[in-house]
Amino acid sequence: MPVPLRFTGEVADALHERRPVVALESNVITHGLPYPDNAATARKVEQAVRAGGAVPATIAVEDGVIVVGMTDDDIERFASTPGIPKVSSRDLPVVLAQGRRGALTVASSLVAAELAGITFFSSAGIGGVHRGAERSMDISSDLIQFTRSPVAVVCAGAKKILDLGLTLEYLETQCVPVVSYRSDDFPAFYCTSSGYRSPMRLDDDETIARAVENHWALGNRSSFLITTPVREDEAIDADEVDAAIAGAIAAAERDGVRGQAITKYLMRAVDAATGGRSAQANMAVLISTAEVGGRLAAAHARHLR
Ligand code: PSU
Ligand code: MN
Repeated sequence: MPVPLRFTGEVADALHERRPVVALESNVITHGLPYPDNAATARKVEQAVRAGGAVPATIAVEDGVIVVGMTDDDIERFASTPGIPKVSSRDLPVVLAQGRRGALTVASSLVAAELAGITFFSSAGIGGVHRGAERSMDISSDLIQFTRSPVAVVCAGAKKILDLGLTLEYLETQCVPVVSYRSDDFPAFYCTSSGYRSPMRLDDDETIARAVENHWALGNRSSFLITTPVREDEAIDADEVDAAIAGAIAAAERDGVRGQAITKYLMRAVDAATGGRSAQANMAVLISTAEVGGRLAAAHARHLR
């Protein structure tokens, strides 16, 4: 029995005509940023994908149906409704069966993108291996999903609250390519560098598109990560945010926050500790990453013609 999918006319037409489409997650709208910044940013992210030359498809679940593409009204409603649950890959079958609504993470968006026939996805900060994972065993399902979904993921690295060294090790172990676009370093979400060099660097859109195609032609059924750093003038200094992150992690331990809730908790605590500076940079990097996603999806689509 197929899973119910509903496309907007624009996305359906683009896919049918093999024009470039970039899938976008909805959890960042409901859990990543507060209203109304979340709605405004989601609209700007969609515009950025268009500026890059592709059609945006924000993905969510409504009434037990996976929606591929959201109108501005849909986004506004999603952004302003409190309590929409975070739905990762393992939650998806249940939410669909219940006929409920849900905001999809990177992981579940990749599941939906593959079903929909979308090969590019963009978000600013992927999930990864959490700091202290050797005790908590908290590794984001995003990483496991990368090993299962043949989708090119354009991002600004993983969220800075994570252990980025272990995150890179995990991706290497699982044979997930990590290529940095026009940069030597693996970025850290709202900081231009994580302090780790990227395993590979490519500067040319056509070569990246070819490398992604080769990954799948070689028989891999996994994701291909392409990182692009936040713009220098929109970035925050690692020093400025490191103390805030340490404080947020200590507060989470004190408050006993773990599991599914910790990512949002830490992000909000860092935003508060930086007086909103990290939230500003978060919005900027979502937008700039989406434009690169649009451009690379367009390069890939040119090869299909
Ligand atoms: N980016 C943000 N805030 C977030 C997320 C991303 O600025 O809350 C979400 C993404 O949806 C990502 C998820 O897939 O966090 C990972 O959560 P976890 O670490 O629980 O797997
Ligand atoms: Mn987790």
